[in-house]
Amino acid sequence: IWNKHKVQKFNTADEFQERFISHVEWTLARSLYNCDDLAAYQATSQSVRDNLVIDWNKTQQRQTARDPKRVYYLSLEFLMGRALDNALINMRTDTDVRDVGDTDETLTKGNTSREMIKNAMNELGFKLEDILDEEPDAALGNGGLGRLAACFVDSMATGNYPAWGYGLRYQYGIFAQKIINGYQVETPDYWLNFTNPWEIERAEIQVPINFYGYVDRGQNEKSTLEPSDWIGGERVLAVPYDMPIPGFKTSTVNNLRLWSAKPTTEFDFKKFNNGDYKNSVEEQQRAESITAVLYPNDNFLQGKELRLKQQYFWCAASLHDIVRRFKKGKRAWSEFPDAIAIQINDTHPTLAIVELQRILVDLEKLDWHEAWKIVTSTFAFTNHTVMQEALEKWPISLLGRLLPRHLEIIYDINWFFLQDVEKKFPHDMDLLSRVSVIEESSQERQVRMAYLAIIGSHKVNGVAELHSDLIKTTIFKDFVKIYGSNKFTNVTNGITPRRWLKQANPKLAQLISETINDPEDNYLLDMSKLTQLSKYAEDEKFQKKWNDVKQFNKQRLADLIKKLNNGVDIIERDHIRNTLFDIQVKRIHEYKRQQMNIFGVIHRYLTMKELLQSGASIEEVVKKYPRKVSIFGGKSAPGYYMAKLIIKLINSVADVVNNDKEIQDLLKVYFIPDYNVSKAEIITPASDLSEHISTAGTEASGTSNMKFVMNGGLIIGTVDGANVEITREIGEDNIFLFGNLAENVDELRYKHQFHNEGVPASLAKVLDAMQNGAFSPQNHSEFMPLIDSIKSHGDYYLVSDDFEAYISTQELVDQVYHKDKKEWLKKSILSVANIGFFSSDRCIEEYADTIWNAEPVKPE
Ligand code: 26M
Repeated sequence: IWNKHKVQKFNTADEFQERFISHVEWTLARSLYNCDDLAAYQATSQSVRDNLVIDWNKTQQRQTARDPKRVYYLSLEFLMGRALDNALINMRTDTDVRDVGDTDETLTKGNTSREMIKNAMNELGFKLEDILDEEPDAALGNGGLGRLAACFVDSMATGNYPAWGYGLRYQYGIFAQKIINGYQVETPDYWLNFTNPWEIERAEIQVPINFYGYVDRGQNEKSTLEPSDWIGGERVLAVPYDMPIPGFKTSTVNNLRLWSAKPTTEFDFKKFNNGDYKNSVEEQQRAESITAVLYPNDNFLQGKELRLKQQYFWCAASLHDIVRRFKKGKRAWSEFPDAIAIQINDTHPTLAIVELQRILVDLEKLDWHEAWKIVTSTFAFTNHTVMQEALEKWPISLLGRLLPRHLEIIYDINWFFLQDVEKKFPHDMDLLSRVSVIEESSQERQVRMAYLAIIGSHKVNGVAELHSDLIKTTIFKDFVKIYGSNKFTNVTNGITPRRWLKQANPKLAQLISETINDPEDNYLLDMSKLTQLSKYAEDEKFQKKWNDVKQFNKQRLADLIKKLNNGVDIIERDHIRNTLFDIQVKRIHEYKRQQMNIFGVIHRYLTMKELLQSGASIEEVVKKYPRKVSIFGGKSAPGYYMAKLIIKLINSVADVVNNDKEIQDLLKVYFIPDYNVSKAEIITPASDLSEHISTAGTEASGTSNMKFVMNGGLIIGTVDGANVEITREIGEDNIFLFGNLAENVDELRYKHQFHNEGVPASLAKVLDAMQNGAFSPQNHSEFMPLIDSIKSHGDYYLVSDDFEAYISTQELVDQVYHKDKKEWLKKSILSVANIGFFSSDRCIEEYADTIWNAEPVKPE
């Protein structure tokens, strides 16, 4: 009977329309007469989701039947952006996709379901672009780390890996940024306001999670290594919400499982004494607060109790789920690592290591050492930063109160680890205290989560070659000595070309598929096919087409900016073509050096003014400084004073420069408010030049550098993170590198600390203007902290050391762009041709081969 009534996908435009209408009428209880764009978005999403759910179910059944090694990617952040357009590109229908009016002959032209639905929507009276625009971003992440997790789940599904993501379903994602009088103002991100068609609540699954309480080992004082009872003092329930993750050109649909906290309805009276009862009731009511909000810090640790609660809540729920699934297979515990690989995205999920040890020892009664072997063979750890202020440390007092049994387990893990170290390096007390999981030196004893993560994992990886080398020689040096260097490896980051090329830049995608004669878009699965573009790099006809695509995308960005700028154009339409779009969009952080960029803009402005004042004509000025617009975007952590001041400086400079009649249209500055994934999809394809100018050694990888190059933009950058490998792939002629090397940073910082070197004249000119109130006429000292950080506080990010090289490299950029457009286009084409390495598909394959030992499960 089940088979007779089998649910079916829509396969044609006609069937889609039928499905759409039934969702409008039944799911939304509306009629076509009051179906606005929002309702149409929801009905479209519901319809597409129906198709995905069918494949989701099949994928899960297939994976259960074949019982392959499973991969779990634990990340506190998944910066997904919008789902609908991506689903339309990835979705598979059962039969060949058929456009409205398609004949059998036209079918083979490689239509995607997106084209079909676009036309079907048109017939219903809707524009697909408007419908897509109704979707709020799923902004459950801060920046690079969260977006990487989103690219990874896309690539894991595309590669048919039996892989789930585990995260938290925050009610509020990263805050929305408003710019008011030049200042960042944070407002809440109400992304779930109109219900979320992309999530499936599994209300029937409720995992109880305990906090606080005490450990009970009975009367006769057993060892902490033996099974112990943790009597939790507070209990909340974890309820999963599943998001289908469709692969591209495959019917594999994987799962992203996000946990939500809700209060328990039952109380275990025995476990509460009367005095605790009232408190615990209040705590119950606060249960939901655990998954209320994403912490908005990027590369900065804030040691808040609620953050630690989030981490444990999510680790415990995910592990419970993973272990439950494993137990269904009735295999021996020793086979756990053959069945399961768990990747932890930075140290945020490190408690999962401790929790698995607790499950095995306390609940499953395994011997400590047997358990620990299983744990360490299961986990692998990715480090994403060397920034000291981002390395997680939790006070013993907090950990011991919130998770008393886990603290005991951490002590025991550390005890055995230190014994091993002592055996290998006898009597080296310094080494022991340096590598101990417990940091004793600070006034509060702290647990060093990164060390715990290393000790509990079989592999540790960095995210770009330079970064992986750096962690081996700096922050984790002692551990290389202890474990040998094979435990430490590199997997250079990547990005998904479906979202960041096909979806963000349909015009370029089309030009590519035409040019390399790949109407089915197979190059999106095998990016080495892009090398075929090289032979057109100097072909003038092709260069023109290439340039036209860029112009189209620049116009699209100019339209967005106009909309954000109250309908006022920043750049005149006629000038877009010969204006260089120079873009830096990413989280605002001193190490990323947006301040150096805006100082460069100020320098350019002041020099242009000098030229004009000394009687130069506009034509002469243009010769040296051709038209340019400097575009910025990015959020600052709400409590990060210096980053917020940088935003204000950018906006203040924009005010002065954009309103200076003398400068005309030669230089413009614009800060795009509320930079997010869906804006990035408009911004990235529009760059002529983008900036990746972190102090060498500070940016672990960067991923927007890859996105910009994949979209035909050139980059100006320091020798940092993945810029190094991008250079290697695309060739050093095709990138504008400058600045000091990572190996010299320590020495330069030392120099600043002990000798006042002063700043180069070019920078002094900029800082003087700022100090004289050129950009803050009401308050001359407004930007003093930025000036002081360079002149008086040691210039930690080495702006003064790199500034002159930065300025002269920018001048080189201008010359190539304006004097030798053909050369520029050649560089752009060659860059795209050779960017294939940075597909996240390659990256996931490397994780699967070298860390997870996992194989794809291909449909049929
Ligand atoms: C930690 C504690 C409390 C609250 C927040 C955090 C925290 C959140 C995000 C710490 C670090 C976070 O992200 C770090 C990050 O995004 N790193 C970036 O990772 C990218 C992907 O590997 C790299 O490309 C970037 O270079 C790196 O900065």
